[in-house]
Amino acid sequence: MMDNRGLLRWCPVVFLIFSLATVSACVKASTSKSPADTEATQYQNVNLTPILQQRNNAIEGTQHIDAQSYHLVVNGMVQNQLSLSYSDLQSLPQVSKLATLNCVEGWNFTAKWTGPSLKSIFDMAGVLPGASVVIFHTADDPDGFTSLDYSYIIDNDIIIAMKLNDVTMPADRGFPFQVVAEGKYGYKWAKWVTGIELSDNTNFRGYWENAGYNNDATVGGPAYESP
Ligand SMILES: Nc1nc2c(c(=O)[nH]1)N[C@H]1C(S)=C(S)[C@@H](COP(=O)(O)O)O[C@H]1N2
Ligand SMILES: [Mo]
Repeated sequence: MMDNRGLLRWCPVVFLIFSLATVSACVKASTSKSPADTEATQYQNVNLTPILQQRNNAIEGTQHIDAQSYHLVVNGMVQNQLSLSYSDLQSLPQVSKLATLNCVEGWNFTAKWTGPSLKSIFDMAGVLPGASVVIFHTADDPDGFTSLDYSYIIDNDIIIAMKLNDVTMPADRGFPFQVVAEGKYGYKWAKWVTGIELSDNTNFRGYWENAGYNNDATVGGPAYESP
């Protein structure tokens, strides 16, 4: 029979065995993950907001898009209509950017965004002269959730992010990608995009824009369209 003092003496040993078991379980779990799935915490010397602390906003909740059957249609004022698979998008040159998403409701977060530039897709499609507006059709708003000026996209080399902080874009955040509309309010950062339409319809208004939000959407500028 162990007295109380004997039990106390064994305590550290038992603790050590338990800790070692826990540590080895963790090491095993992390090595079985691919290194690409390790979330970045810093980029260009800036601390990134961890994905778990980033907010999220969606009119119809999370859209679940299947990578195998997914196709991005690029149409409208183009020479060649495109239908790009998820792996087609992955095989384009991937560009990384540090950018802050500012929701018009007042919250924001900073992340590392990685994916192909829209210009690389436009180059394949051959944009016809006169195309001035790019409309983003999404799984939750097939009529066009939002739009951006063609010149803004080209001048700022806007990318579509397939990775967020080096992690594959999560479903609730826009898988297969989110448009990184730097300098614009969050409602311009389309998620779950299924179609990109080149247009000359400068009167087009997306979901929030149609509800009165500013179509220009420059961060720091007015939230609502002036009457
Ligand atoms: N398809 C789609 N894209 C969307 C939305 C949406 O409801 N549907 N919400 C927008 C709004 S208002 C914001 S603030 C951002 C939020 O993006 P996040 O998930 O990266 O935080 O997504 C934007 N993109
Ligand atoms: Mo937003």
